[in-house]
Amino acid sequence: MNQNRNVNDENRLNDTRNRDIVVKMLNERGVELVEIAELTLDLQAKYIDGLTLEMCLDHVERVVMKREVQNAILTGLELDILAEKGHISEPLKSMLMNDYGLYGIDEVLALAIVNVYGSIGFTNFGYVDKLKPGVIKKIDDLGKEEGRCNTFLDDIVGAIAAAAASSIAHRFA
Ligand SMILES: [Ca+2]
Repeated sequence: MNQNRNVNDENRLNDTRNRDIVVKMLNERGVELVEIAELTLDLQAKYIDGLTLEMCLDHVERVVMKREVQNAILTGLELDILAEKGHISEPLKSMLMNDYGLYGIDEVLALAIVNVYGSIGFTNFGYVDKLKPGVIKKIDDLGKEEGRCNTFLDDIVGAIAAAAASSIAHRFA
C-alpha cells in the first residue's frame, strides 16, 4: 500500500515536471498555451453558453498534464528540432523539412493526444486541421521559412486544442 502511494506520488511529480518541460518547449517553438485555448474556445463556444477563454485555458492545462500527451509533444517537437539541426537522415529529412503532404506520421502522432478524450476529439481535430485557424496558420507560415521545421508542431497544437474541447464537452455533457 505504502509503496503504491509512493509510486503514485512520484508519477505525479514526474507529470508536473514534464508539464513544465513541454510548456517551455511549446513556448520556444513560438506557441503560448493561451493561443491553444483560443482555438478551443473557437471550437466549443457555439455549443456552450458563457464559455470563456479562462475556462478553455484551464482545460488546455489539464490536457498537458496527461502523460500520453506529454510523450507525444516531446517526441514530435524533438523531431522538428532535429530536422532543423540536420540530425535526421534522408529520405526522412527532406520529408520533414518540406512538410511532405503524404508523410502522415505527424497526424498519426497527434492522434495519441486526441485519443485521450475519446472519439469526440477526432471531429474537433479534423476541423482544426482543415480550417487552420489562428495560431495554426501562424505555425504553418513560420514552418515555410528557410531552415524551419514545424511539421509536427501544427498537428500537436491542433490536437491539444481538440482534446481540450473534448474535455469541456465531457464536462458539460
Ligand atoms: Ca503537420
